[in-house]
Amino acid sequence: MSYDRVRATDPAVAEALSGERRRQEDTLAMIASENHVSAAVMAAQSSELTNKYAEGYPGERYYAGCDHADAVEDLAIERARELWGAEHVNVQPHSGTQANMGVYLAVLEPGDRILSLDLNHGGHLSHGHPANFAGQIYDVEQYEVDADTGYVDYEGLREQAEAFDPDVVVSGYSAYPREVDFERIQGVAESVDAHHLADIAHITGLVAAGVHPSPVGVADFVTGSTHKTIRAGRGGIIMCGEEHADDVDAAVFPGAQGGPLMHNIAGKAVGFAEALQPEFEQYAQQVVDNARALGDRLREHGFSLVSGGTDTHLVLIDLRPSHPDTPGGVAEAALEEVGVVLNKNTVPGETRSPFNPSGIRAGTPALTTRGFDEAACERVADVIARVVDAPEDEAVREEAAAEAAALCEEYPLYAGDARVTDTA
Ligand code: DSN
Repeated sequence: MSYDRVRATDPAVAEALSGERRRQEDTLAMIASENHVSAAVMAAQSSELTNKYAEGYPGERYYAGCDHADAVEDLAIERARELWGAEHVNVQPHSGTQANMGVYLAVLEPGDRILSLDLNHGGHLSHGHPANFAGQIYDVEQYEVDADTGYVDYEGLREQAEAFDPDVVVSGYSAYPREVDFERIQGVAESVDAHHLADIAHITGLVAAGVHPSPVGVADFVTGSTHKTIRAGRGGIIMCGEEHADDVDAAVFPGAQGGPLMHNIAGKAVGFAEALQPEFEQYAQQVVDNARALGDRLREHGFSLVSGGTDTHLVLIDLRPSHPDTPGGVAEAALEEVGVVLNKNTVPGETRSPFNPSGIRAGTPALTTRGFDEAACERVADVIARVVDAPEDEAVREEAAAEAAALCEEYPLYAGDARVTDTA
């Protein structure tokens, strides 16, 4: 996309936008929640629909002039239903957190109980962290992963649910590398008469492509974000059975939000159509194959992976056994210097703090969009190992930066894509 029109009136912002585009082209995006959407998704998101207010739902808006907004939202809903096999879909949540808020508002009263995975063990702020609205409005208890295996402690969860008697059990995680047994968690929720909310924000694309088991039709509610592995317009989504449709829709609007971000919903519609193409299944499988290759190679280099490996799009590295004096933040900063952008992350049994955690999390969705295969991901693992082994070593950094740059050149972002027209 050219930023010439921005540059003409606002050179400072244009410079930042061009800079960000170059940053994405010239570095390896390994933050597990990030991806690179297509030019078509990007164009839809920057369409005139950004100007339109459309409170309500298709066919039942509060304002006039909503024909095209209705068309776009209907398409997004139809495509999402086809992708995930959901009975009812709400595509209006502005984000994954807003989607979770929509479900909570639909079924909980203030003070009701949520049982969810601890943030340090891979959960998410919106699952009830004390700093988040969910932790402030609801009574939250948290379950953990098994300290030895790194897998969700399903039996511990069952016992905790029996003791706590939650109204909602949350599954689905942000830093969990293993397949989630949604059926088993549904069994736990049913046994204590609780609703089950499966938050598949990270794995929406893997579930849509069938490379991770689906909670749709299993859990009462499925939420997600739409810009991670599914690679559509930015925002959130809620899926549920018809029996919860009215409550969810009312909770999203007018309960939690005002006017929907119609331009983002257009981006969702376009990205969902792309994900319905057969190539998307290959993409999603490659994301998982790449994460496995990355993890295997890191283990060969002596790194310790939480749970010993991955079934998904990410690996979570506990640096304590291999690099006890290198906190995640130091590794993150050294890697950013050489063009590998990932994030520091807490690990199960964290002995430092959320602001100075002991791990790093690395994902393959964005690299796979650039065309990376297993061999390329092994080269990335070699770069990570070299830098984390010697984060202060200038010669190592130079060599690693050269290899990261070579990978960026070999796997150009948006190769041949009409979006890259601005060379400034
Ligand atoms: N910030 C996202 C992540 O990185 O997991 C979740 O909201």
